[in-house]
Amino acid sequence: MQNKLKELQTTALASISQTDSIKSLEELRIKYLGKKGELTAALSGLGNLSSTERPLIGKIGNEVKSAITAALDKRLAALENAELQKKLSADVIDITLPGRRIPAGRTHILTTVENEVRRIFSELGYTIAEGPEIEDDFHNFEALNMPENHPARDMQDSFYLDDGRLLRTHTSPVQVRVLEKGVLPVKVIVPGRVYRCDADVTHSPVFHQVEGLVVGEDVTFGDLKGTLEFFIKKMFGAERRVRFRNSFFPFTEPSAEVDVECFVCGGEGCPLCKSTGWIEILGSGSVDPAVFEAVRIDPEKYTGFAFGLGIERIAMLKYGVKDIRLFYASDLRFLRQF
Ligand code: 2U9
Repeated sequence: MQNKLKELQTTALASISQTDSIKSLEELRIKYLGKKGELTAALSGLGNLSSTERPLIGKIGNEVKSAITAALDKRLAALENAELQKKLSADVIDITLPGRRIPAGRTHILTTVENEVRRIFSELGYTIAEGPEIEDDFHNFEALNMPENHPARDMQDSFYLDDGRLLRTHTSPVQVRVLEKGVLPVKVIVPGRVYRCDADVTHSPVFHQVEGLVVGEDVTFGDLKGTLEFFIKKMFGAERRVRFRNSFFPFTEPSAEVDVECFVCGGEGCPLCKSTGWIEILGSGSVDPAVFEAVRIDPEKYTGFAFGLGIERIAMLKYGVKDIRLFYASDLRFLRQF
């Protein structure tokens, strides 16, 4: 029996060392150490042995079991390691290869121009106000001294929703909402998208405005002139002359359009300024008393001024862009120039 056990050990160890798959190794474990395996079979006659022989053979049986178990474990570890190495060398990463380029985006030119306008007014202590893009008739027209039958209310000029509301045609309704809160004085700029039913090379159905509003107890037309002259010189150069021209808006009285000396020809006359030497930059005026009344502010106590400009117009003039649609076409050849 002793020889049989030793023989079993020798053949088991030999076949374990020759096995080269984890699956067949598992089969060997069952073959030799399983409940119905060869070791169990070899020890089946243990009960018939004498009491002196039995512990001796039992001990040898345990030694054979330990030897086979150790050989199985060692071989399993070796096979698992070989499999891992094979996987690692197949998935090898060449860290010397150049990385994939992630194209970097950049700030859109309209955002750059808007940010510049925001920066200049923040230097003067203005805060930013924002409001909804879908507006009601009162905030977009009525409160701004544009009563029923005003031509700007025409269905052809504005985008109306079925419920009578509309896409705001200017950012002015935001200032109406600021005034409605009744917290004075006010000194805000309002940047935002606005919508008008108009499309050609200089008009887009959606465009960007920045409007401003200052209201207080002693705000004058002189403050308006000083503020807008400061803004235009910061935006277009300290050496540029600025002029105020009489104009009309329903929400301001008196009103003025503000021009800058042509920055292409310096006032000599060229195609950009249409030989006038001047370029119109913004519209402005003293807040009409009718607007104050609509928001229940006493026009005897408070005065104010307002102004508005189109971001696209400024960007087109500053960078010589001839077609407004280029700003929205997402053509990188155009956008990368700025
Ligand atoms: C309130 C009171 C007054 C806003 C103003 C303008 C003059 C103006 C145009 C510039 C070019 C619009 O984008 S554009 O076509 N805007 O000329 N806007 S004064 O006046 C207000 C607004 C709100 C409560």
